Amino acid sequence: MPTNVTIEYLKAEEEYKEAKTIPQKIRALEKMYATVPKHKGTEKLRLQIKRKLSELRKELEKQQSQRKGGGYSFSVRKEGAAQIVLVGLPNVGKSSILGRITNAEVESADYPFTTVEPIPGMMHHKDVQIQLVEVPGLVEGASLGKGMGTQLLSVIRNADAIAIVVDLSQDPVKQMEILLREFERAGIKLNKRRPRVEIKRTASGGIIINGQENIKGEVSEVMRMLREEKIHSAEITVKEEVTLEEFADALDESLVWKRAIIIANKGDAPGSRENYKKLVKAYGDRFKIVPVSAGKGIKLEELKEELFKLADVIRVFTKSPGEDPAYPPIPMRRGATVIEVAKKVHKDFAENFKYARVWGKSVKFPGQRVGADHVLEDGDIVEIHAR
Ligand SMILES: Nc1nc2c(ncn2[C@@H]2O[C@H](COP(=O)(O)OP(=O)(O)OP(=O)(O)O)[C@@H](O)[C@H]2O)c(=O)[nH]1
Ligand SMILES: [Mg+2]
Repeated sequence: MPTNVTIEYLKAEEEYKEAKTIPQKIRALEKMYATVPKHKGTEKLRLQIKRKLSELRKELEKQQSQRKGGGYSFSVRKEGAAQIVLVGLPNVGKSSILGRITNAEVESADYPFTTVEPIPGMMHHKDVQIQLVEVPGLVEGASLGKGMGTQLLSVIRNADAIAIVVDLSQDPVKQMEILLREFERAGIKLNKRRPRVEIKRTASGGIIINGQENIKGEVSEVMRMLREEKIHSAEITVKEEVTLEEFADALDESLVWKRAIIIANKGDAPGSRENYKKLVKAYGDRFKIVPVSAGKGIKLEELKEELFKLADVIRVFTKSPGEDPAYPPIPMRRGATVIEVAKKVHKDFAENFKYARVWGKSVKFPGQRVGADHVLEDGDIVEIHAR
């Protein structure tokens, strides 16, 4: 027991001891985490609480998926170059947005829970199809099983990126707080990337840590975490500076890391200007915020462009020697290589690949000869030469 915890912490701890269900335990542990003073002396305690929370989250997920017997599921098959989910509290205008910028037939109405299952729609922008999926309104406690919450969050965990919708006629900061708590509980990390810690399990030889100087904390603590994860033999490479908490996150395979933006809807409503300012002040550093009015059809082209950026796809044009580039372009994930494009065009192309010529941003001069692993950029033209 650390000496310097607060009364609130002790109360939360008491609550935790008395908790019967997993959701009760999670709420109590969250309170404990929130009330531990944040300093070096409580680092271990905070790590322990986080670890316990992560364990409970996995247990809850398992329980929920068993309860549903694998029968009714909300999953939405991915189509197009990327799948982006639209998520927000009920009645914020998700369906109105979907109806405006995709081909989806939507129902929107002035009461909560109009949409009761995920609705997909295709957005066409810059010759690329991007799938948007409206997720039924999330509520406080969704991650703990309320209102089909666990199924909804699993749709979100599966998507390529997240567009959070808030309603500017209401306090947007409160909305964000509720949503971010649900994401946190569901193990969804926004606009961060997994810390660069590489773990290669080995059959024997114990724990080897490369780049140990990058760990900002006691190595004994790291060893304890590894033991708890039942990692007894592994080569671990710490490729950037990490705190112990970040190290724990890197180990936690139940976490997912997603890019996200905020769509601030109902920009036409009374009080929306002040609410928008408040939102930017609180979250402008962490999220790109796009103000729109789906109701009045304002700033929707800007929104499409931001969703396109969020999808993080590049357009690659292919051509045959002596001919013009083929239309439409092939959408690829950012970071895609020449050989990945070749595979999409034809498997023979990939198997018999010799080299490619590339025009565009990824090369120094037009028609440059490149190898299979050359990384392409948006708008590049590729001419594949195969045997
Ligand atoms: N003033 C204003 N009202 C809007 C705007 N967009 C949507 N609304 C209204 O907000 C209400 C809810 O819209 P929906 O599109 O059904 O919202 P939703 O988020 O899909 O709601 P659920 O599916 O029930 O969670 C409707 O009455 C819409 O007409 C907007 O830009 N401005
Ligand atoms: Mg809806």
